[in-house]
Amino acid sequence: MKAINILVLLFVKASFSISMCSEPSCQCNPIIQIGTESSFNTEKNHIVTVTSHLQVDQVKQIFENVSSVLMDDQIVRFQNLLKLLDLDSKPTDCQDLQLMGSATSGVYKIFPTGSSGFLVRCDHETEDGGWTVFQRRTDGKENFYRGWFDYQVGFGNLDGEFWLGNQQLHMITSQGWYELRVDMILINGSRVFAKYNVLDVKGIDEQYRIFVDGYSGTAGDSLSGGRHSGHKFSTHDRDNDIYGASNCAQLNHGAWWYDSCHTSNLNGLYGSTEYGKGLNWHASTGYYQSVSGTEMKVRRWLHKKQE
Ligand SMILES: *[C@@H]1O[C@H](CO)[C@@H](O)[C@H](O)[C@H]1NC(C)=O
Ligand SMILES: *[C@@H]1O[C@H](CO)[C@@H](O)[C@H](O)[C@H]1NC(C)=O
Ligand SMILES: [Ca+2]
Repeated sequence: MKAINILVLLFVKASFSISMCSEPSCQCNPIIQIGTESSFNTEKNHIVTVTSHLQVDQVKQIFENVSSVLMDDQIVRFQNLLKLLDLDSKPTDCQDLQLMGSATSGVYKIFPTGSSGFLVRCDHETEDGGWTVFQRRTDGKENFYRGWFDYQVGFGNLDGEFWLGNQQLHMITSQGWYELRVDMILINGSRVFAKYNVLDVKGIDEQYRIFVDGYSGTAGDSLSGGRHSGHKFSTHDRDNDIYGASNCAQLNHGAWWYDSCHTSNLNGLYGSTEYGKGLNWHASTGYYQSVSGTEMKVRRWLHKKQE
């Protein structure tokens, strides 16, 4: 069995010494090194020897113990180390893929807890990367006016336009604390975004109900608050909205977490200028204009919240 020695420096001191570093090339006492024992200066350092997978738990415990005094980049490196140690581990989302070294946006396979794996699109460019994309509109070529089953399992082309699938989105976001980012291109070419600190998508037993909160961004908030957060997903063949008179998905040519009916409709009719039917993001477009491009993406929180 292979033994891996992990050197863990004195944590509080390490975080201070890194902040005092002045030379750009200096490695500044990295908090973690992996290698053989002889390659370390052991004098004032704490050494943990990991000889089996079980003892990965020990390293996790150390991480728990010291995470409150670590800085963001150290937390990322520690998470990365845990991934490297856990040889059986598979990426559970695009954040994992990034920790494991993936740097290029594209299509990858992920293995959320309880699934045997599926393909997703990763965005490793926007805001430090690590985003798992679940919706994308670029040119109007894909038909988004589809029924419940198609939205449940997903449709389209991961290199073009697609909906990943409500079940996949639920499986991903059930794994931890996820944030949401919606990137949009307005018809004049300007890019805007809406970001939310919290996203939770419930399972089929709750008809993929969404909870979203904590807006920031440039697009304005057209998703959190009472209009969409807390509501079930509806399609033209499954009316889960709260509008008694009609089916919002049919009225608005879309599929969304409608109430009665919407302030956003990003699965609507591409390019439409008819009231409420287009790719509306009300705070940016009103009800008579579409955005010309969208990407909706999620990312697990790893970093400590900025004070
Ligand atoms: C983590 O902290 C607990 C409680 O202070 C302590 O009992 C345990 O030994 C620590 N674990 C490691 C690996 O340092
Ligand atoms: C595009 O339209 C938005 C909203 O009307 C405006 O704020 C922005 O400045 C425009 N951008 C360009 C490049 O004209
Ligand atoms: Ca209805």
